[in-house]
Amino acid sequence: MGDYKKMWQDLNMDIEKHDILCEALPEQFGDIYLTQENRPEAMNYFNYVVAEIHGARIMELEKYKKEGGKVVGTFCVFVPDEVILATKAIGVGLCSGSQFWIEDGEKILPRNICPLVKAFTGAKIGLTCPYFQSCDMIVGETTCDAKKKAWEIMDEYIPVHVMELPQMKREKNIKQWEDEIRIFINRMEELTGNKVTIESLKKGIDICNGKRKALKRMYDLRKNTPSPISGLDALLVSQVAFSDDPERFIEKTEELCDELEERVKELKPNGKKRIMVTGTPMALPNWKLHSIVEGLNAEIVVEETCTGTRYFENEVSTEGDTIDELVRNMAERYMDINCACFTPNEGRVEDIIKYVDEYNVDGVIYYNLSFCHTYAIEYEKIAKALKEEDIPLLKIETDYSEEDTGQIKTRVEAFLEMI
Ligand code: BJ8
Repeated sequence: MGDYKKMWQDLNMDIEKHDILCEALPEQFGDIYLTQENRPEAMNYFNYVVAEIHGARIMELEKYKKEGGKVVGTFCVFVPDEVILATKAIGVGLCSGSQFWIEDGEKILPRNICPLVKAFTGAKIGLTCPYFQSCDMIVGETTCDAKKKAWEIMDEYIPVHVMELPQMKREKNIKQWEDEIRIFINRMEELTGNKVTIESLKKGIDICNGKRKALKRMYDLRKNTPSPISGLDALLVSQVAFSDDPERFIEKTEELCDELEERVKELKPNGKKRIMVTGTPMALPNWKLHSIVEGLNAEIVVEETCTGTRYFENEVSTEGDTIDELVRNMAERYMDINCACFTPNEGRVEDIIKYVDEYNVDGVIYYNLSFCHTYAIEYEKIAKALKEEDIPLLKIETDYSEEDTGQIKTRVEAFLEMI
């Protein structure tokens, strides 16, 4: 990474502590990613993004802020990026996927909660994440109890806007989400001083749909046997989607897909088992499960997660001549996301069964971050449905530490032999 010390100091970061993170990441990335064989050329851009993860993109954000722009951090795929773009702000995903931040998170949060929440809290209070430090405001949501209560703590460090996500999917809940989107529009207008217009909102929708299309195209290419891209690389592309400039991301992902389309013409069978991962999100740099699975005789071909299909499935319609109509379109699209925080959540079962077929999957791994209760409880329902369809399933409950890596490897190995 280049010399960004001055910028990090200006961002009021804990430089010494942050240096430890900066030293560890390239090695971890090198071991997991750069040792893969025959990677697509177009992955070089995504390698560069990781190499510059706390540098080049942060510089862009800081430059934008100096010109009067605003930066807003988000933690959930329900928060409508369209609105952020329509007010000319930049949105960055702040979910954190490293064990590095856990220690600081545990200083103020109970140990027995989800690592994702402990990590993002630790990243903020330890002053070790430049994305957090660049944000003018963060946007929380009422999904799980851990996140919901973490916003109260976060509010002591940075302005927080919380969107109240309904937990059922009846018409009145969709209307409630419409209302929340309207409130969010007002808050973003206040923050940025920019009014949302039909034109700016339609433009925001188009950009977000463009991202969804590019990701969907990459996922569709993974339906080939074998997949022209590893699960690790596809996961990296999805993770980068949350913080990169959206228009550049679309261009680079489309370029990658062009290359993958060429590769598909020359694919030869590799005998690897095709695996679906379903469950909780994997925020950067959480590559733990993918690196274990793909270190064995298997390839991950689809993730039914929020760093997977839940992020890009379904587009927002641009039909309509009023802001209210566009807000309705957004509410409908977002309320179609099947997160386990909803009750009931039948759509998720249907999605998983559908993807098994579409991606020609041999077995499913249910990935559950420790202490995420909604996903842990929903496992029973998914297990029953998959059993009825005769689809093999393995549940892995884990956190960000490396302690259980050997044990997970043994269990995955046994699973692959069985399917
Ligand atoms: S739409 S999955 S991004 S809430 S933080 S719920 S892992 S205990 S992230 Fe999520 Fe939105 Fe749902 Fe997707 Fe569990 Fe952890 Fe809570 Fe989590």
